[in-house]
Amino acid sequence: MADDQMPRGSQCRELEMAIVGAGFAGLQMLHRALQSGRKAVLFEAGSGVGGTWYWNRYPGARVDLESLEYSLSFSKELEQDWEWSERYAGQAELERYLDHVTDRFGLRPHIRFDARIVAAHFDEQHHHWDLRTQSGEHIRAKYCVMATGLLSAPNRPDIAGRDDFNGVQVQTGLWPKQGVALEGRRVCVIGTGSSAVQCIPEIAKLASHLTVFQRTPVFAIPAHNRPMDPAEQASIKAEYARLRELEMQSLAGFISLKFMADPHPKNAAMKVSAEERKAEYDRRWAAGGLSFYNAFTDLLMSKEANDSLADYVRDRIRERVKDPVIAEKLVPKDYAILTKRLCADTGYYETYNRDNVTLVDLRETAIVRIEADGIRTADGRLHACDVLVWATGFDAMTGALDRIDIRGRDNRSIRDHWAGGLRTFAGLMCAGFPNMIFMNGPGSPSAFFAPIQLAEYQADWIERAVDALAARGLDCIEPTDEAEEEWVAHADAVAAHTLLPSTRSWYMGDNIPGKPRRILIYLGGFPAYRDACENGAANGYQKFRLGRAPASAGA
Ligand code: NA7
Repeated sequence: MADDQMPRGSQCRELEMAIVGAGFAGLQMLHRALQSGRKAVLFEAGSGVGGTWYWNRYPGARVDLESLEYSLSFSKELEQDWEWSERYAGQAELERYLDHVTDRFGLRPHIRFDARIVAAHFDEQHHHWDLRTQSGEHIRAKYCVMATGLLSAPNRPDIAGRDDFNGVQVQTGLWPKQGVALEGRRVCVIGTGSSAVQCIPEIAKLASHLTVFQRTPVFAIPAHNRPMDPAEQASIKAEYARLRELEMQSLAGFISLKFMADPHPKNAAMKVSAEERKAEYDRRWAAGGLSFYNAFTDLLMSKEANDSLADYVRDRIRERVKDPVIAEKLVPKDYAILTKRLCADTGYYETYNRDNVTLVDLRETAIVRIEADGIRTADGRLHACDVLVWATGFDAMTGALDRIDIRGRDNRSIRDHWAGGLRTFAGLMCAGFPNMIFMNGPGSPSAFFAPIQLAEYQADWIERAVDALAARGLDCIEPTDEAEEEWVAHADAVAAHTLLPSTRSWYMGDNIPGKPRRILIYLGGFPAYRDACENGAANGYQKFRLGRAPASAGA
């Protein structure tokens, strides 16, 4: 048994660092902490590593960024050794990859599986966190790193009658490991976000009938997934350092491999001719995937520029759907493209050309209730089904944190701290919650950047902070109220320059009833984000209050 492995049972174990969540971020943090010789243990609710890629096992689940980009960069040997089998890895391959990483770097003995953290309370006397798992285990840790995921708290809409349903109900983000029998069954899918766009084509191939309930249509771009070309993989690996550098300089954290020669947008869409604009959109459409984020400099800022891209994609959608009435229902018309996450699809729109697929537009006829045999809509119809798939998304960014009973100074809960709207310093920490640090947290670029690369930077920032405190004989760090206010005002101001606040989306907290509306991601790009984090740490952590536990001070 490794020295730092947690004992089971009710005994309390003292740690320097508790890490919560065994996804890309938590595993990187654990690796860094162990390398520094810290007494660190990672707690994971699931029975295996993977985070997003452990829980999202629905048919068609796959990453929407190219795998050569969506991968760990802290180990050059790992970068070279791992051979991706597809342009966009599927869930199983990503899970295998993270299993490999876990064993390759000797992390497994330091992970406690099936250990969901349900409470974390700060002890002001001793400056540590008291954590409790669902099974009642007690852990005491000086630092608590929350790598709980940005899209990991499933959203279960409160639709009347859902407990009356006699068939099988399943949520995309909690898809059972043993799978769900879909062959020859009548399936209903509620939701048409990224997860639905991926699973709908796969379910349609198996189900006797598939009914899709759409509230808001999405913009989806063909992913053009394919087996990885070994020559392409080798040529990218030869230039990995440059690729990683380009990613970190980009707005969205990825550049798309086809565009390595000219990775960053140079022109504003409205500064070039209509022909040039169309040529650029054609080029990116042919490449496949999400590179449209990088097409022009002003797509997120100018409504006119945004409309030019939205109109282009609308026309492409119409070309893919045979029935013009269904096509119009699938074409988004009332929000700016890119202000809800763009989807990468494989045959999504063509699925609606199949005889066994029905689209129900909830704007025409809303769901009234779930009944024993299916879903009743306002037009009186019962959409019979055997399997009901909830593809209804997540309580994004904050949900994985504020569903835990986190209490900082004065027993104040994180839920209370955010009751008037999200408040953090750089998505890293909150005033009044010392020594608790978030990775890919709300208020950081996270979902609008490359979460893996962001986590790598944050793990480094955390390591430096903990070392800096130790070097000064201190054991407590938290941002000042002013630093938090300043960050929130800055993040709000940056967002106000974009079109994102004009759309109802999970980026703004709109998908969860009662959630205060505020931008949940930082849109200023990684270089500006890194500058803010470094500036916060400059001059002896000028944006933070540092301290020493009263108990040890008196000793
Ligand atoms: P998303 O993108 O949040 O999609 C959720 C979908 O579920 C979306 O179409 C919602 O419609 C729909 N929804 C949510 N609640 C309801 C109710 N009550 N009734 C009908 N429809 C509803 O989640 P995903 O899991 O697809 O993707 C999450 C992220 O993972 C994605 O952005 C990528 O970054 C990867 P709405 O648009 O709110 O009208």
